[in-house]
Amino acid sequence: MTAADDIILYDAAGAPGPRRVRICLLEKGLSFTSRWMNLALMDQKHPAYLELNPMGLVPTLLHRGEVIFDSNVINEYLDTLHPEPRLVPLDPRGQAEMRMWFAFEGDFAKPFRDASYETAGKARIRNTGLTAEELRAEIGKRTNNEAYQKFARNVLTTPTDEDVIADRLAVILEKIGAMEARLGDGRTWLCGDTFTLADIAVGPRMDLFGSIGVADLQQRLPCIGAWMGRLKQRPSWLASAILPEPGETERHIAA
Ligand SMILES: N[C@@H](CCC(=O)N[C@@H](CS)C(=O)NCC(=O)O)C(=O)O
Repeated sequence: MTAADDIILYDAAGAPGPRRVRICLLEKGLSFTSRWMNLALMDQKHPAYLELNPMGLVPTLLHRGEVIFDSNVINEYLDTLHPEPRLVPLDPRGQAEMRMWFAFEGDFAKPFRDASYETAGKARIRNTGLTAEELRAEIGKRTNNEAYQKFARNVLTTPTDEDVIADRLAVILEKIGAMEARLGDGRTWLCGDTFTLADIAVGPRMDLFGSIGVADLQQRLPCIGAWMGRLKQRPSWLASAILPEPGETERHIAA
């Protein structure tokens, strides 16, 4: 067991990327400390954070002074350091298959992000309860980049764009038809009989379909539904399901 202070996770409640890393850490029984980022207020664009992760996204892992970012890269790093239980296939073909699932998720994450900015993203910023001026001041404490101010202002002032959601959903649903077909060959997990980082990469994204208006994904796509059912039986699923608490828009960075 690694001491909690050895592993620091720059984390965010409700976001799929950090959840992937939490699932991997839990599967491996590694303890860690989360530093909660407030994504609505742009903690992730603070210059000090950009020094760790120039993409300005969560998650980032700090392990004994080493900085690792991108959820799937972090998870492969953890698997190499702590191979039990093994979450990366041993054979090159299996490894390629696992990474193709990473690429698959990364690809449809783009239209998903557009749709989710219209729904969950706008709600997240509106739910801060801040006026446009207060929001400007809060974001200004974190970043001087006007682009982020503009983004937040637009979110507060423009209504949800139903066309964007409908268009992106049409693209996403077409893409995940391939995943339904793959699972339809009777495999238990995305790479076959063994649970791998591929399942960890895709599961937290699939769980968010309700937030972009598709509450019945698992009924529409029954093989994906059955796979999600298996994922949800793993203790790491529930333990990693950290959402903002009532009245809390975002967790704040631990001191
Ligand atoms: N490929 C990256 C994607 C990371 C990502 O998009 N993170 C989202 C949360 S899941 C984020 O930080 N969003 C804040 C922003 O866009 O400013 C990974 O898997 O780590």
